[in-house]
Amino acid sequence: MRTTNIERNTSETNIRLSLNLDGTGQSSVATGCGFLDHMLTLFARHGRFDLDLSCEGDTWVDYHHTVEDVGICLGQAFAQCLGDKKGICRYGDIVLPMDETLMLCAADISGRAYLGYDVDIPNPKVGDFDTELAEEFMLGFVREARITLHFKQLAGKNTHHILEAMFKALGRTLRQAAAIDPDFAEEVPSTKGVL
Ligand SMILES: [Mn+2]
Repeated sequence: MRTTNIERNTSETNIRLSLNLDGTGQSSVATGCGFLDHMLTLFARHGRFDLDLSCEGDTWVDYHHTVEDVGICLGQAFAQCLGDKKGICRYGDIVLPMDETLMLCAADISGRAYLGYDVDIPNPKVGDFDTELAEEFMLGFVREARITLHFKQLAGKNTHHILEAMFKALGRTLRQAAAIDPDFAEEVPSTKGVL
């Protein structure tokens, strides 16, 4: 089982996280931001990752620090779980529909951080969540996980659908990319020999 625990305490957030990449999609998520909890529950379910996450953040300011720091911790956990990346499929992608929304997501567990974010979200808020924070979450995640990640919104009008499609697509794509390919279980999938 590829599992890890993270604890990260700053003056802005206190986060505890446990992740099992080879789980069944069970999660317990309490970040203090209801919309982020909804997104991470979807992410875990569709990735079939087990995720236990609590965050006490300075939400009286806004959700910025909470969302960014949860992204950072999840990225750290993902990298720790992958270890030397031996046997992983490395690449994953999906074009995920949700009603009128169509979201392309592609990932390369490359050892290099890059985020392509071609997403056009119509509303600045969904509930009390600032929708621009989705990009901050993804940036925090890719920097720490050291993966290449692209989102391209092919269609979409409803803000909730667009964000939900992003997080579902992220789960599905990472599940694929992190999965062990039985034919290459003892190999690092790079001609360089290292990822
Ligand atoms: Mn929803």
